[in-house]
Amino acid sequence: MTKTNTTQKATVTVDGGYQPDTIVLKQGVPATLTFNRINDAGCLDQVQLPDFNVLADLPLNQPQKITIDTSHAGTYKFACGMDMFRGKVVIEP
Ligand SMILES: [Cu+2]
Repeated sequence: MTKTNTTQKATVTVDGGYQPDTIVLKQGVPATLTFNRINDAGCLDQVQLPDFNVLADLPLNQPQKITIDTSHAGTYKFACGMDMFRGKVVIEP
């Protein structure tokens, strides 16, 4: 990967919750989030980012990459499939 084509990357460990539960990104730079579920407890086998029309399965110990549009600054929720566990993506201008 070249420096002129940088992608922001962030990894969220899913282990009975989200670690970290806040991801800060820069507006306008393509972003790939990786959700890595390492614990079978709870109901975290799906993650949703409703503002980005994303609902993804999170198979245990199989990191899932999710690319999101960072063209609009703001704070966006992510949550488990049942909307119980929550985190947020902050896109800063
Ligand atoms: Cu849940």
